[in-house]
Amino acid sequence: MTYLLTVTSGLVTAVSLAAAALADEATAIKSAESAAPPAVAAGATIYSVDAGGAMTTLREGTNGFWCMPDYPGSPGPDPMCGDANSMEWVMAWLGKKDPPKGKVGFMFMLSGGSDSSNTDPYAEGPAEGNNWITTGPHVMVVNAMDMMTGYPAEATPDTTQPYVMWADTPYAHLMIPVN
Ligand SMILES: [Cu+2]
Repeated sequence: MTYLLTVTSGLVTAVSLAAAALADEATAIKSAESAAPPAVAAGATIYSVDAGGAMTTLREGTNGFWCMPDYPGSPGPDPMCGDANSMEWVMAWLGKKDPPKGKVGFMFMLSGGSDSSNTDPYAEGPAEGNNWITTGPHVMVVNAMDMMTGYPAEATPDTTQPYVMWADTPYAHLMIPVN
């Protein structure tokens, strides 16, 4: 009887753990999808990234776009979606490599963005001379260096107007508010 009880409660634990994982997954997918227009998000591949940077596919897509949920380590929401070229750009940034030549990418961040720095692609938080930067709903053009000329690029730009993030690095990109 004790044995059966143990098995049963073990099973209940396993089932509730699985349910919790499914709920987490549903929350992550919903967060990821909130970054793009619904018609784009519905067909996108959904990835989640753990604290160590490892990527898991939560759902295979059909339209060539991808989305990732909010990163909980930053103070504000920052889920994102993008096209295939922008994924190559993201992988180059994470791997500290040069983005592939000629592959201009497009991204959506329609739930807004929360970045640890406008000048340092690898800042982990605010520091002396460096601030968090919060942007409302926006889209981004990445890996298009020739396009950046003439846009503001300082550490504290007006984020209600187009500006350059991470200027003078291989990861400079145009941030374009849409609200
Ligand atoms: Cu952004």
